[in-house]
Amino acid sequence: MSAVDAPTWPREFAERYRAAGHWRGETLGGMLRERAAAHPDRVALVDPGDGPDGARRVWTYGELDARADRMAAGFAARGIAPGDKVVVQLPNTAEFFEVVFALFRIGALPVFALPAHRQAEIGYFCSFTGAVAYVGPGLLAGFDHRELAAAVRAGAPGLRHVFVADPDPGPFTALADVPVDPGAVDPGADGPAAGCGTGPSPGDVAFLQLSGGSTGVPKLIPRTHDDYVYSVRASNPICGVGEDSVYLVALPAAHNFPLSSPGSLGALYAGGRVVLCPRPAPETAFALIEREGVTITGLVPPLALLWTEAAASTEHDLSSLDVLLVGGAKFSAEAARRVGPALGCRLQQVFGMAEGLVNYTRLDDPEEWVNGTQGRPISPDDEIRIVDDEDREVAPGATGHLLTRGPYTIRGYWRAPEHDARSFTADGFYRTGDVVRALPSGHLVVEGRAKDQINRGGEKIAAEEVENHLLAHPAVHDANVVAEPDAYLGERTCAYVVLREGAGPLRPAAVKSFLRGRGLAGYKIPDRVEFVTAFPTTGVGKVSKKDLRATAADAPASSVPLPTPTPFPTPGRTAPSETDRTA
Ligand code: OOB
Repeated sequence: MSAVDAPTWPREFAERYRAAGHWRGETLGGMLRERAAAHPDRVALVDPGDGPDGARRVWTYGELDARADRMAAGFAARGIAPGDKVVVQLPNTAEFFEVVFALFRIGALPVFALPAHRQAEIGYFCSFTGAVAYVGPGLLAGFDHRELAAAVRAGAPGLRHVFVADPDPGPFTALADVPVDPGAVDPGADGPAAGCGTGPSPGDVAFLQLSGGSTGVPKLIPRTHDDYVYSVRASNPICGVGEDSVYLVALPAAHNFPLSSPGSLGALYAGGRVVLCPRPAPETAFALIEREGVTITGLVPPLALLWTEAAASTEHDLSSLDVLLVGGAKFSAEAARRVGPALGCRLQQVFGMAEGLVNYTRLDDPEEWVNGTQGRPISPDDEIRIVDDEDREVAPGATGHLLTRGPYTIRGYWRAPEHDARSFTADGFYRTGDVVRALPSGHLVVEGRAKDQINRGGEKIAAEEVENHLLAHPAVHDANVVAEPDAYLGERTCAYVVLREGAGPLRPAAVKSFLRGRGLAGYKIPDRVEFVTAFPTTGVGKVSKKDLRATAADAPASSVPLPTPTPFPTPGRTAPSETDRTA
């Protein structure tokens, strides 16, 4: 990654992190290579069969490694080169790992999209990153990603390839037709991978992760091999992950939480096993826990609540489950207390961010901390500052803005210098936008948020992004999007809209249809749309989101429709279908 793409750690910090043994010169592709050499016959991945051929697939480390090589050789033969960006939007199937490790081997950068993303997001990722390829499913949850790819390709001339993980790829290439024999071997840092040159260096950016964001367009997060492998390696002992661990990927595989905290990569790093869960509904997940002997998994709070309730009446044997990680949004102490007794496992709260910093409660923490805090940082070199509005440190124990810097927290976004100026301090601390307080032990309690974002059950929605889409409606004069409380999701989205003078009547459903028609992911469609004649203002005449939030919180629950589909699918709630364009 060149300096123009993103700021990186100053030399003295990089040296310090190497000297401390955090950065050990590992790459993600090399990690798999080493594990495959050490124990080729051990099972790495179990895909229970939601894949293209519908059959249960079990891949050993040796097989996954060989498949990644063959896929890398196929990609390379099609011209995918080191440094190229490839937007990857795959569900929780074995192909996700085959593709991602293949790209790591080449030194091409996966851009991690979520299954719920639609044309607005995928189109933006492709054009902003200049992606040369998109890898997606065929039909998924009733949505045809081949059609999405066709529409995206029309607007992204640099997108040379579309690979479809489906036997019917439409006008594109079936992913299954890509792999070729690596043949002429070109050994590099990562070992042999035909056509892949020497492979990436540990300090290179491995992939671009998505920021939850609070701005008009999503920001991309450049994570290096060295920093990411460190966060994974250091998470493992904190979460008790070892070679006997079986990690269930219940959340979307590409999200930072199930990928690295400690996630699928943690399990693979330890030589353990990864089980892919096609959907996080208790009936699906519980059956897999029993059948595959799952020991650890991670969930967002709404799903943790659902599992806790469903456990009371399940006939499945969940006794193998040892640790449940819950994070992505605030988990109330009251809900936290119910997890252990209901599921017969230990709870770990996780407060993390794709930008880096991850906090865990420790397995030997007193119950009070496990239930009532969001944990403490992974690394002794994670620096935490809690400051007031003027960036002055608050008194110990007082609430303030969380700033952080450390060996796996980025120093800047990918090609976003103007955001960096706002999101990072001059000395490189990331402004998380979270409002926290710290206990003397270093455990953090998340008290709120200063960023203009809605955290819808773990899904992050940037208010400005949705507002911009609303403003594109010809009848809309102005729009403000805020969070309102939801007993299940924690927060849901309410859009306040002022119509243009003389604009005809508009129904909330028509506004939502308009947003869906613009190709916005389902979870970003406001749960409620309210028409108002004006917005409340602050003393200086700015729109007061605080007052709008208060108004939203007072709104009668009956006016709130059911939530829209989410990339962290929350079963048990009916969701409008993708084709519900006129309701
Ligand atoms: C995880 O990552 P992101 O990038 O989707 O979202 C990060 C933001 C945090 O800044 C915070 O606002 C919120 O999500 N958050 C929490 C939380 N965990 C995340 N807020 C309250 N309590 C928590 N436990 O969400 C993520 C990444 C890695 C591991 C776990 C979660």
